[in-house]
Amino acid sequence: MFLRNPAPGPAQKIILHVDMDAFFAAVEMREHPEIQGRPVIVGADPKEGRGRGVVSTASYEARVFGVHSAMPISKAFERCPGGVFLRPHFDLYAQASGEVMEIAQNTTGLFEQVSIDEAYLDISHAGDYPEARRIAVALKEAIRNKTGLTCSIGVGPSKVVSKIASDYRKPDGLTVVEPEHVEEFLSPLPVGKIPGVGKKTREALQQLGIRTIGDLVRIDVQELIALFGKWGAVIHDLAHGTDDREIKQEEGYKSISREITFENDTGDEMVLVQTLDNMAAELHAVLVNEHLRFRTVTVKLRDEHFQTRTRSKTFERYTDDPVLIREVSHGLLPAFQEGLKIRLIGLRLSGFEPKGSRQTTISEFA
Ligand code: TTP
Ligand code: MG
Repeated sequence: MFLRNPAPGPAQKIILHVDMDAFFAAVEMREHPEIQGRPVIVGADPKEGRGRGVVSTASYEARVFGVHSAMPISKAFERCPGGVFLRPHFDLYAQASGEVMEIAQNTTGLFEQVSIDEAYLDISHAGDYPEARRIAVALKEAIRNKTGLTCSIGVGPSKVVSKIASDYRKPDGLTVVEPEHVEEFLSPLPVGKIPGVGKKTREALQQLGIRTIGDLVRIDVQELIALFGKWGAVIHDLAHGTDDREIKQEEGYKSISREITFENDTGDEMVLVQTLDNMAAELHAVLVNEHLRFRTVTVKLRDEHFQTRTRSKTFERYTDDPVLIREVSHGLLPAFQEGLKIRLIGLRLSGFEPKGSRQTTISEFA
C-alpha cells in the first residue's frame, strides 16, 4: 500500500512564556535558607503597621494571608504580622534575572525578555506540542538546577495564550494549551486574567454582565468598541486567544523600565517618591549587571481619570549614577493637580551607549 505524507500546512506558531515564581521573595529565600517555608514579604518598611510604601512581592506562604504585590505595606502587616518583612536587594534580583535569562536564551528559538522575571520564546521549530512540552520541561529543570529557583511555563499558539497559561498553575507549573483547546481553556477564566484588563475594565465589563472570558467572546465586538474604543476590539481578540504579536528578538536593550499600578490610587507624594526610588534602585541594579550606561530618564504618571503624562530628561553624557537617576526622577514628577490621585507610576532609562563601545548586547548577559 502506498502511504502519502499529509501535505505540509502553514507552520503553526508555538510560543512559550516563562515567569519566575514569587521572584524577589524566592531569591531572598535562596540567599537565606532559614526563612524558607515562611511567609516572606519584600517591600517597604512596615514600621509596625505605620509604614507608607507598598509590597513588591510576597512568597506563596504569605499569599495565603491575602498579601500580594502593590498592596500597601501597612495592610500586609495587618494581615500577616508574623511575616518576614524584607527591604528589596535589587542587585541580587538583577543578577538572578541575568542567570535565568541566559538559560532561557540558550534554549533554541527566538527569545524576548519582557520584564525582570519573564520572557517569551518562539519554539515553533519544535513542530508539535509533545516536543514543545519536552522543551518546556527541560527549561524548567535547567533553571532549577542552575539557579535553585522555580518558574512557571505556559505553552500555546500565541503570546496571550502562553502568558495566561504560565499563570494558570503557579508556582512551579507547566500548562500546555494546544490550539484546539484554546477556547475551552480560556472560556471559564475570569476576564481579569487577560493581560491589561485591570480593575476599571473589569468593573465596566461587569456592568454588562461579563465575568468570564467566555462571556467576553459571546458579546458583539461593536458593543465593546462603543464602550472602550480600540481597546474593546483588542480585548475581544485576546479573549479568543488571537494575538499576532511576534517575538521581538532584540540586539541589546533599547530601554529598561518599570511600572507600578497602585492597589489604591494615591495622592501621597511621599509614596510616589519612595516608589520611584525603589524603581530607580531596581533599574540601576540591571544597569550594573548588564554593563549599561544611559542618557535619558523618563517618568510616567497615570491619574485616576486614566490620563497619562510622561516627562523626560536627556543628559549630554552617558551615566550609570544611581543618585542622578533618583534626583532627576524626583524633578520630573510632574506637578499634579491638588487632590488628583495617581494610579500608575513608571520610570524608564533609555539612550544606552552605542553598541560596541561597551558590552551591551543581550548575548553578553552574565
Ligand atoms: P511578578 O512576576 O508579577 O510576580 P512574582 O514573580 O513575585 O510572583 P508570581 O509567582 O505571581 O509570578 O513580578 C516579578 C517581580 O517584580 C516581583 O517578584 C517583584 C516585582 N514587582 C514589584 O516590585 N511590584 C509589583 O507590583 C509587581 C507586580 C512586581
Ligand atoms: Mg513572576
